[in-house]
Amino acid sequence: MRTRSTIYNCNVIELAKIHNRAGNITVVEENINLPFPIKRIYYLYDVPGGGERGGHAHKGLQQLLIAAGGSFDVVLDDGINKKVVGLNRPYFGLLIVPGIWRELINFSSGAICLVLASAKYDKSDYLRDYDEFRNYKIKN
Ligand code: T46
Repeated sequence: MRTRSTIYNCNVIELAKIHNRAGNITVVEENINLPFPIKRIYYLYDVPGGGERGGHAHKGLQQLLIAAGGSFDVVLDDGINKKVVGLNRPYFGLLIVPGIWRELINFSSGAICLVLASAKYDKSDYLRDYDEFRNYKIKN
C-alpha cells in the first residue's frame, strides 16, 4: 500500500560546509546527501524583492531547494497541513517529496533558488490548479 505524502516527509538537510580562508564550498552528491539521482538543475534568479514563485505541485518529481544566495520562504501544503520553511543559507537544502503544493514567497533582492531535481522537465508532471491538487491528494 502506498502512503500519501505529507509535509512531514519534507525535511531540511544540512549540507557539509568545507571552509578555508578563501571561503566556503558545499557539495551535494547523490546517495551521499541526496536520496535521488540528479537529472536536472535549474535556478531562479532576478526575482523582484518580495516576489513569489511556485503555486503548483509535482506528481513524481523530487527536489532539493537551496538558497544559493539571499533568502526566501517556502510554503508547503499537503492538502491538509501547511508549514513554512525559511531558507537563507547555502548549506541548507529543503527536500520536497512528490505530491506537495509549494509556494515560494518573500524573496530577498538578489536571491538565487537553486533546484536539484530527480527528473527532466515534464509539463504533465505539474498540478497547477489547487482544486485539482486537492482531488489528486484524495486519490493518491
Ligand atoms: C518548482 C519551482 C521551485 C522549462 O521549460 N523547463 C524547466 O525545467 C522549468 C523548471 C521550467 N520551464 C519553463 C516552464 C514555464 O514556462 O519555465 C517557465 C517558468 O516555470 P514555472 O512557472 O514552473 O516556474 P516556477 O518558478 O513557478 O517553478 C519552478 C519549477 O517549475 C518548479 O518545479 O518547484 O521552480
